[in-house]
Amino acid sequence: MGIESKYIWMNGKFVDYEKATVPFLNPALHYGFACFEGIRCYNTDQGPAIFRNREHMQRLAESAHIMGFQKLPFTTADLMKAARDTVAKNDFIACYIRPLVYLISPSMGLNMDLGEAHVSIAAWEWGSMLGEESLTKGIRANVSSFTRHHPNVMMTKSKAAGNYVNSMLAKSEAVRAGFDEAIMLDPQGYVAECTGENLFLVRKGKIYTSHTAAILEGITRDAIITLAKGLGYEVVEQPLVRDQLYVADEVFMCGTAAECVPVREIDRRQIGEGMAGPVTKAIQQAFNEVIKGRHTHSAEWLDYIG
Ligand code: PPE
Repeated sequence: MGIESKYIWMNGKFVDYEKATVPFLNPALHYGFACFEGIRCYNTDQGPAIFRNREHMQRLAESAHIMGFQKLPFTTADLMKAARDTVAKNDFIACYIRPLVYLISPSMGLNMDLGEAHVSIAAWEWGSMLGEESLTKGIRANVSSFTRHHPNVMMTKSKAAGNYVNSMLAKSEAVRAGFDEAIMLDPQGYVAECTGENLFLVRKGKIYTSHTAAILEGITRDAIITLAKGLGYEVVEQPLVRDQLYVADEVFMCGTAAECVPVREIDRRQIGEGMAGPVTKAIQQAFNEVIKGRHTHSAEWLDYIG
């Protein structure tokens, strides 16, 4: 599975994959001035459907608004349709969808108003980001030596491309040290999120997750809170510290690309039984029912292609 597809939707038109290029001189490439989404299309019992398409496209518009883009050339409804069309045009049944808002400018410079926003959408077949085995066996994480963004330095509620320089530093450090993923603390020392996922812990039957102040408010996180409450669990959003992770019964991370992944070890300390725990498994099962189209939330959360 590569990142290739037949077509990329570029600012309103389908372009052959090889021809979907942007000028070398553009502020998105040189300054990271762009924002993106990560969305999944699942193969449900009723055919391919995009999980929470509206919420993702709304967050894309909010990300652009936070960054100060004055105007996007497309509405949320336009972009939802463009995402469905991109899946259909590429004949994908299940795939990952990557919209990007970026500045195209006739000149270089740091004033965003010199350019205008373009939007493009790619899609490719991407299994769970941390590997299919991660979903059952769990992964090993470290607490990063890099700090997650201060909310007045970068815009943490915007899925800004430039925010991911920090993620790439932490992720690459973790992988080079033999871990699968990094957990990042905020500038006050509280647990923020992972490089591309939100984090949950389970202790004595209760589920805890970091409050939303300085994290990306994940759409999977939101779905999991809803599903966990539906299963009868209490979910507490509060500041968490790293040693609470060490003594948790279960830890799991979640995001569109990674999905819902148990964490079996952090900083070389085993978490709980060192495998996916019962609460994580119950949530994974509910999530799987949703994305197959078999859950009471499926109708609300799935946008069918056909
Ligand atoms: N935090 C961060 C920093 C993050 O990047 C993501 C998604 C999340 C939380 C979870 O958000 P959501 O997908 O809405 O549940 N990360 C995207 C990019 C990952 C990548 O490596 O690329 C994703 O999962 O699509």
